[in-house]
Amino acid sequence: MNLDLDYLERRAGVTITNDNGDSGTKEEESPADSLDRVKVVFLGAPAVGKSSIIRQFVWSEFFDEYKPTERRETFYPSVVLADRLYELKITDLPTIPYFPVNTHLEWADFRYYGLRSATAYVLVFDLSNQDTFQYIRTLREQIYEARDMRGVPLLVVGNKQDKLSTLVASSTRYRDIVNLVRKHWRCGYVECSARFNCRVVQVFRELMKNIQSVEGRSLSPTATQSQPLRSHSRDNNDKCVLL
Ligand SMILES: Nc1nc2c(ncn2[C@@H]2O[C@H](COP(=O)(O)OP(=O)(O)OP(=O)(O)O)[C@@H](O)[C@H]2O)c(=O)[nH]1
Ligand SMILES: [Mg+2]
Repeated sequence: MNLDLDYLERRAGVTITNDNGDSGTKEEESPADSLDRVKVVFLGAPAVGKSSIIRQFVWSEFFDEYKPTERRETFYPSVVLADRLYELKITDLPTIPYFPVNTHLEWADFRYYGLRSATAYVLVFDLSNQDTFQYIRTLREQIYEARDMRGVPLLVVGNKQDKLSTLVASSTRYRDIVNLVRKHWRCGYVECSARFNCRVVQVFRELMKNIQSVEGRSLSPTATQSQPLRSHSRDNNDKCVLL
């Protein structure tokens, strides 16, 4: 049986909020939640910039101060790629110690709900602290163990490109990482800087291109249909980005 974990999340009466609570960012159940959204989960070691990338993309904001994500946060931007509208549900989480490899683990902790049924994953590491790559390497193995990944795009993002020194960029270790991701994992790879809003849109463009290339196989019919641009908007922060 296919369980609708998002539905359960909502039924549990959980209110998902973002830090910036006074700017209309509170996410409560609304008609828009019943839309079949493209569910994207951002994962990575602490402080690699997951929240910064999402916030830069959704709200065009960036903070130097580090505020660790303490609870699950959800963002609902819309994007248009090749004349198709996609309603995204982006999940940002506090760093998880492991990916729930089975249903039991997924249900054991609220943080894990819905992780195994995401449409796509974005695994982020910090280019200026390449130890953070090890985390996504392990996580990727766990994700592959947890579910059938055929038709499920996985995108690797190297963030903090602004802090990538020429010395590091020419190191064997850096080249090995890029090589591993591109040639062996055969997945998309984008380097960006959330701080300078450099190639952040590219992250989402690459993600949506990957999703588009597998849609029809992995997405439900509702999500794959071209949809008219939404006339309703739950708050002023909802925006639609042309990729
Ligand atoms: N120089 C630089 N700093 C960045 C960049 N992206 C994020 N940061 C900084 O890195 C720190 C961590 O960013 P977050 O977005 O909170 O990282 P996170 O991965 O969400 O962290 P957790 O929620 O704890 O898992 C913050 O101080 C950000 O200002 C970037 O592209 N360049
Ligand atoms: Mg965060």
